[in-house]
Amino acid sequence: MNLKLIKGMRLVAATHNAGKAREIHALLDGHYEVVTAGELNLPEPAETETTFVGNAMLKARHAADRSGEVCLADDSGLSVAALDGAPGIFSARWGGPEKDFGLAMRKIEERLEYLDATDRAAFFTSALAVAWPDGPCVVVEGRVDGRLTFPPRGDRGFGYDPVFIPDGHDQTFGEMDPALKDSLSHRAVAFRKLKAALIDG
Ligand code: ITT
Repeated sequence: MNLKLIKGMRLVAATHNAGKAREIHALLDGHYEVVTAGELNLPEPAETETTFVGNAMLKARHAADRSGEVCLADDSGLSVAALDGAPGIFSARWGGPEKDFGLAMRKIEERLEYLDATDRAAFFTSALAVAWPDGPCVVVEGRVDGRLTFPPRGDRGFGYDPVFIPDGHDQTFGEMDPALKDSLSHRAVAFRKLKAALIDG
């Protein structure tokens, strides 16, 4: 079995999150024919694992078993130091059934205020898993450190981007040029590792 991602091949992005799918397209440099799990009408699995790596593998395996194609999944989230790492793997769930991240960002701000916490340190994590149908699964993880700012700033990006400023920058992920986010984000770090492992040249 060839465990390389050959340029030009079709790859299923096992995500139902449009913001993520956009970044996955960009980070694969247009070298693959990317279709999403949503476009293939694949069901969304319950994310029952307790780590980003575990949930990324679960999503990639779930999609590979059902599509019979090579699938790539991302499990990611924001961890806030003063909240003992919350929301972490529950980042999507903090948006509620409506996936309202304005609400989720307010929840973070309110909890920090309630705790009288002044520490604004936070980081994003992305675990990327590639699963082959009837084959193995390869997983890597990337992280970007930064700090939170309130109120939210910028309408580019998705999810918690408007409250997160990566170290060494003044703009939030929600304000900055998407190409700059894609050069330094948690997902970019994970993709660099994935490419080193699975892509020749
Ligand atoms: P899929 O499982 O279908 O991929 P999801 O949104 O449910 O979509 P996750 O379970 O991995 O994905 O949840 C990650 C959440 O963390 C996501 O909904 C965002 O709110 C947040 N998040 C992850 N990466 C982010 C980024 O680059 N910028 C802002 N928020 C991000």
